[in-house]
Amino acid sequence: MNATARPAQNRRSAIAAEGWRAANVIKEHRTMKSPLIAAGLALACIAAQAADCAITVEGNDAMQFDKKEIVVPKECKSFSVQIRHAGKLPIQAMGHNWVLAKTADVQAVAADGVAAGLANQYVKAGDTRVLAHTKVVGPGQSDTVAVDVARLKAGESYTFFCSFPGHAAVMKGTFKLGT
Ligand SMILES: [Cu+2]
Repeated sequence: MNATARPAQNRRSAIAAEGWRAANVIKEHRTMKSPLIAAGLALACIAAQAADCAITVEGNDAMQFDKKEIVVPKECKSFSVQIRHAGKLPIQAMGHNWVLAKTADVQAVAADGVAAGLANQYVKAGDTRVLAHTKVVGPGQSDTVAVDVARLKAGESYTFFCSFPGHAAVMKGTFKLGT
């Protein structure tokens, strides 16, 4: 009985010693690596700031967007646009959406959108000229759409606008891929 108990005890203490050594090694690694990890995190934060792949655009009761120009960092694969209604007027009277198209297509896209009606978010179904669009939002509402950056060409003139009837003429801004 003693003959079997002793090796087991030895094994246990050997395991304990091994565990203690391992813990020390981990501790050493941690103290060594933490400045590197901190530096890495700081770099990651700078990179994330450099390529901000999301924006919020507000529409108000005075038929205005709070942005006149959006430049998409070319590092972004996808660019997220949130439309938010900052006013109080009902959606039927002052609804807003965010539609993206080539500047040359805006008038035709807007006209077809008006004809499509609110039920279709004022965008013609299957309109391939529309690069991205949100739904129409009313007061307190928001909607988000992702723009596929691979579809954007550097140097091409794009325009974002609201396709609610009568809004496109004033609720619009330039949209371009950064250089
Ligand atoms: Cu609008």
